[in-house]
Amino acid sequence: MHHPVDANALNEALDQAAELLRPARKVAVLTGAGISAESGLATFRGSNGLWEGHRIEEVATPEAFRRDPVLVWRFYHLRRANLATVQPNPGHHALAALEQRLGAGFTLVTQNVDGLHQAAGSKNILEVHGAIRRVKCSGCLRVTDRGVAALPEMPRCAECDALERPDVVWFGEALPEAIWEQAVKAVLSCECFLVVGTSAVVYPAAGLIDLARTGGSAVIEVNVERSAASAQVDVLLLGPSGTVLPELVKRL
Ligand code: BV8
Ligand code: ZN
Repeated sequence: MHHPVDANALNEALDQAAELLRPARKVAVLTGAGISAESGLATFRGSNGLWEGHRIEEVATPEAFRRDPVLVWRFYHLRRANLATVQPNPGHHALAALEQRLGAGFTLVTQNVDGLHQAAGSKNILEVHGAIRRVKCSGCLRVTDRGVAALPEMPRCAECDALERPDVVWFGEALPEAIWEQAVKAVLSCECFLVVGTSAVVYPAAGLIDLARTGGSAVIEVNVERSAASAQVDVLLLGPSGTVLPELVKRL
C-alpha cells in the first residue's frame, strides 16, 4: 500500500532536493523497476516477486535455465512482448532532460533491463543487469540485439547452434565488470546521487548507495514508499517518479 502523498511535505522536500541538485556539476542516478512502473511494467516486489507462482529469484538464475530453459524463456518472452507495447514515462524523460543540462557530468546507472531510458533519449547509460532486447549464446557467448521482436520458443545460436539466453545478469552471476567499474567510479566522484524506484535489496547494485555516501555525495531518493535505503538518504521524495522527477527538474 502506497502512502498517500502529503503535498505540502513533498513540496518542501522538492525544494530541499533542488537546493542540493542545482549546484552539482557531477550527478549520478541509480534507477530500479519503479521508474518503469508508470509505463505499465510490473516491478519485481510489487507483485510480491511472483511470476506465475515462481519467485523471480528462482526463475532468473543459471540453475533454472539449465533445469528448464523453456520455462525461463517463457518468462522472458512475456517480458519482451510487454516491452513492445510500453513507452517511456515523464520520469524517464526528466532524467534525459537532466542529462541535457549536465552533459558529460551525468551518469545513469540502471538496474532495469527494459531499455526505456534509451527510448527516452538518455545517452550515458550503464546497464548493470544487462538488457532483455539482447540475446547471448551460452556456447560461443556471441551477443546479438534482437529488439523486442518475438523469438523462437528456444532460440539457438546461428553460429554454433548452442542455446541462446537473454543477455541479463541472473541471481548468482557477476555483473559485467567494465560496466560495474564505470558505475562505481561515477558514483564515487558525483556530488549528488539520485536513487529512483528501487527497493535497494539487490546487491551489489544497492551497495552504490553506501558508496555515494562515503564519497561525500548528497543522496536524494524518489520512491512511492520507504525503501531499504531511505534511512541513509538526505532527502526522500515520497511520490511517483513520473510526477516527482519532472517537478524536481523544473525547480533547477
Ligand atoms: C551476485 C536481471 C555474485 C534479470 C536482476 C543474501 C543477502 C544479500 C545478497 C544475496 C543473498 N543471497 C544472494 C545474494 C546476492 C544477490 C542478491 O542481492 N539477492 C537479493 C534478492 C537478496 N545478488 C546477485 O545474485 C547478484 N550477483 O551477487 O553475484 C558473484 C560475484 C562474482 C562472481 C560470481 C558471482 C546479481 C543480481 C542481479 C539479478 N538480476 N535483474 C531480470 O531482470 O530478469 S535483479 C532484479 O531485481 C532487477 O534487475 C532489479 O534490479 C532488481 C531489484 O529490483 P528493483 O529494481 O529494486 O525493483 P523492486 O520491484 O524490488 O522495487 C521497485 C521499487 O520501486 C519499490 O521500492 C517501489 O516502492 C518503487 N516504486 C513502485 N512504483 C513506483 C516506485 N517508485 C517511484 N515511482 C513509482 N511509480
Ligand atoms: Zn554460439
